[in-house]
Amino acid sequence: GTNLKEVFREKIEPMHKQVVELREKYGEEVLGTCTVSQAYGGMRSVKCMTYETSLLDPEEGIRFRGYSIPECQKLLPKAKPDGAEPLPESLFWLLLTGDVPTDAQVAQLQEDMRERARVPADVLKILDSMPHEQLHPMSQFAAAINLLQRESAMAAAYANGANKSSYWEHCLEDALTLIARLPEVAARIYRNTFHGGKHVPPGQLGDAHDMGKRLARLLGFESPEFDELMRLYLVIHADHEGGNVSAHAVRLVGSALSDPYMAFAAGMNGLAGPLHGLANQEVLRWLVQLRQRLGDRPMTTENLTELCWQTLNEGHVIPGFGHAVLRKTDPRYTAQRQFALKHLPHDDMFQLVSKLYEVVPQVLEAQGKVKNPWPNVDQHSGVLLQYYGLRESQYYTVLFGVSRSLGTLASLVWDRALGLPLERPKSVTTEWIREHFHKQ
Ligand code: NMX
Ligand code: MLT
Repeated sequence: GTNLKEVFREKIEPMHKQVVELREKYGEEVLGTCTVSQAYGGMRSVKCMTYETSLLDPEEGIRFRGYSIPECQKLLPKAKPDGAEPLPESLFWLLLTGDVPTDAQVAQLQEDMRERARVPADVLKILDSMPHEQLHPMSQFAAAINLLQRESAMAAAYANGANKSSYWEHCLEDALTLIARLPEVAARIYRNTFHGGKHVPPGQLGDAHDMGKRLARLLGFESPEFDELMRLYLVIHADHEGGNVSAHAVRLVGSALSDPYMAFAAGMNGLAGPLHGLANQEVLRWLVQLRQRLGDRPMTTENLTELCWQTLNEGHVIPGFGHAVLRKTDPRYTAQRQFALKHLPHDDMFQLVSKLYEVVPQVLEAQGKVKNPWPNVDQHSGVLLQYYGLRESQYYTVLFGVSRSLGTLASLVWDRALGLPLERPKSVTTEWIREHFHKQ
């Protein structure tokens, strides 16, 4: 069939059966352990949760339902007639169902999303009246998601005594509506904050049928190349397994049966941290600062090395490098580099980013602290955006957030379909650790 809900419904029973069988068979096996150092150290590498939509390999990077980014670029449906990047809706279908969708399935999902896409007028009015200059775009974004929450099907169903077995249906309903509305919400924030509140009326979007092009047009960009960038961007930022701050926050808050709007808003507050999604903003700020500090001097390895050390010696991280799990160059960085090599090979800022790819890992290796000196997704995204004229770096994390809805909400629907319980790990005090191990 071409109806996402019906296709998904068919997946639940076999998956549920599989989980029950695996738990019967391996329920008492040890998946991971947690040392005292790991408990103090951000639980790095502790295997303690399941997450179905994607899996991160430290060497190879992310796979969405088993497919690498180049495989997704090859296999997922693209915009007609000549799009080269996957359609974001096709990735959502893949993440939710595990299947590569057909063109007809994607077309029906797009149609469904279009019907849901309009943001209620009074929500737009509140967004328009926010103090745009004082309120970071991510604060506006999280607030907007909470404003949309009043229409939550999950919250209404729970209040009306819905049966637990139906939660996933309400959760899917909310996920689709929220995802469909995020482009208009995100664009509203952009145009309010940086373009004097001059908006592109959604009624004038013409043939902007997919999420990428719709977002591009609402932001105020007209070039087909930027449409393609938005498609790529929305696909590669969508999901990064379950332990990253935003995905984990969505899962955690959702496990209290807070509805998908509440849960996703929590994830966005986490994404707004500079060690997580806000790093894309920080990268552009850092690149601009680097150019200023470089002045008239040439962009040599020696000069850039000196400036990287200056950043480190000032007590700052080099944004866009390092990762809690990855130990090689992020394939999301590579996908963006390939886009740049195809569309903007001569751009000055791209030249700088390319040069830093040679310089920074050496500096970080020499410093000897980082476990991974290689660039991550955020090192590259701002350079592509600024090339097409989206220069307001404080806005960049909102785009990351729009994309992250695709993965975290698909995963949240599965959480409810599998009836996962409240998340509530046990904590101990330092005093407890001292006493406990002292006695042994
Ligand atoms: N520049 C300078 N120092 C770094 C960097 C970096 N890019 N990355 C890690 N370190 C330091 C880190 O602060 C720590 O120092 P200390 O012992 O003094 O606390 C030490 O190296 C060991 O850290 P790791 O174990 O390598 O990294 P961890 O898993 O703790 O953190 C990040 C991962 C991503 C938070 C870290 O690499 C970082 O801060 N990177 C820069 C910010 C960034 O690009 N974040 C975006 C990540 C991707 N995303 O979108 O979320
Ligand atoms: C992400 O995309 O969530 C980041 O790379 C951070 C992570 O995986 O921890």
